[in-house]
Amino acid sequence: MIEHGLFYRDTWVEVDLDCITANVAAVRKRLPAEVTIIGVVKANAYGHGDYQTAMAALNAGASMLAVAFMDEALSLRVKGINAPILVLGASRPEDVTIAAKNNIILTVFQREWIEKAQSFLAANANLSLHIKVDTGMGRIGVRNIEELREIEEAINKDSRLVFAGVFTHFATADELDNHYFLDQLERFDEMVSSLSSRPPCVHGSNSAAALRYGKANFNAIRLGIVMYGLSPSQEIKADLPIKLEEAFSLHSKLTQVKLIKRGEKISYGGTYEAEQDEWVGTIPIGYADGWIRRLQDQEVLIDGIRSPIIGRICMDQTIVRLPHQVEVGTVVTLIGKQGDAAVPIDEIADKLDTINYEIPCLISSRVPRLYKKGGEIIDLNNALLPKNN
Ligand code: PMH
Repeated sequence: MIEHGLFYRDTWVEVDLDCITANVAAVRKRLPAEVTIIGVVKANAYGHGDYQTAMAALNAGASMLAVAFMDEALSLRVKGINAPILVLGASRPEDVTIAAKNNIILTVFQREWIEKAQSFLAANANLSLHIKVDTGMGRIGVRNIEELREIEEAINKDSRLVFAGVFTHFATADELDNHYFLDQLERFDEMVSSLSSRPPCVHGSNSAAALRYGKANFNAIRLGIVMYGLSPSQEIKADLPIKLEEAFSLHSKLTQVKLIKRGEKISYGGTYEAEQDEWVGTIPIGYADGWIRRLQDQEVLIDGIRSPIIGRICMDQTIVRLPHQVEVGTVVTLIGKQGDAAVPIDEIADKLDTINYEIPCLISSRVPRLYKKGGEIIDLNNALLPKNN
């Protein structure tokens, strides 16, 4: 029998739940008691794993969760999460009854959507809605006051619908220049004031706004990147009021170690040629794991020493130049710490010319996620989910 949750190749992600707990607790400490923390666990909790992250966030002071799509909300329900879950993105009106049955809160931003949803909603259903207001992000959201009022009225007219919240999203809260942010905030205030009644939950802030602009917090914040221990941008990194602890790390083990001679080549295209006799090693991770080809030359940690990737990264394997002869089976850390040495996610993001958000999302589901608590691995790939699921 193949045991669920085990894996048979030595490449894995470690998610340190104590870091998530510490980050959420640090934010919680700064917030007034009436401000709810909504833990943003969309995209499999930014690649960290939805269930374990959600549990850690809820235990550390979050009392609600947010995801992008209904599929993600249902995945959390199936795993036994009972906390309120808000779907931030668009849902199909056809699916409202499933949402209501599973106590999932949906986002609405179009008058016609409500009409359609009403025709699909069971007679005795109860569906909570948050209205999304577009104050300058230009993504989803109602932009004008008349339409906002119409949506509010349509919700209030139908006893199956509950007007539970209103929210917006800031486009530049992570930039030092706050002009655009302040314009958005003003617009949001204006739109919320135009409602005939203020719903119980009003929220605007993402991580950056939550840490930088208390007045934008209303009575809930949507905490994503900071929960994972990453800065919302490089621009504000040095000014963040709390110390962040990076939860995600990526490891593998050497499957072969060999001495190559000066002039010998490595990997597809033979793009790397040894300048001298040197020790090289192979690790079982490649671009199919999201360890993409552009990471060629990136350094990894072996015995606490930075060692470069050489030659092209293959689909399932990557070759590194070793600092010295090391044993097969030695741990290679591609993201994270070994002793005093570290390859932080920001370094990988910088190498790939992108933002840190993208890196844990990029590491594909082929790589198992292991969870650490109190320094010990507690769960292989959600194998320890509640037994009744
Ligand atoms: N709220 C909404 C609507 C979001 O889209 C996001 C992140 C968050 C809150 C959390 O933001 P934070 O991680 O900065 O705290 N959304 C995205 C996105 O769509 N692309 O990058 C981040």
